[in-house]
Amino acid sequence: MRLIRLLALGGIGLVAACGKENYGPSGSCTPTATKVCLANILFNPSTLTVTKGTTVTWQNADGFGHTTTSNPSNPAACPVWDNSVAAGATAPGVLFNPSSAVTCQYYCKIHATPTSGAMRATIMVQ
Ligand SMILES: [Cu+2]
Repeated sequence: MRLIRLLALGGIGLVAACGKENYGPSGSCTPTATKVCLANILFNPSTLTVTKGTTVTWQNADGFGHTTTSNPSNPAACPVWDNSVAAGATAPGVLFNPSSAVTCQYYCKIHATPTSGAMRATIMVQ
């Protein structure tokens, strides 16, 4: 009975994956305290709060590329980064180690700009 249910769920997943070829298996990424998921052309979570000294990574669950790029208007205490994230890949980690609490914004250069578009997000460093 349990095996049949598993097979049925697997079949549904397969059909969904094939029917959304532009999106890929976006359900396959689960955010953590230090990892942001890129799925359905959004960052999830859109605001991640971390403690000073944390390295944040980004995992792309979409079937196409994104970038994770620091906003050029960020306070000087924010790191500066610009990383491409291929479909299914994980971007290099970015260390957030400011001398005091700071809020750093970032975006995807392909699907947004620093000031507009849905694919923008925030790292709050406490
Ligand atoms: Cu993007």
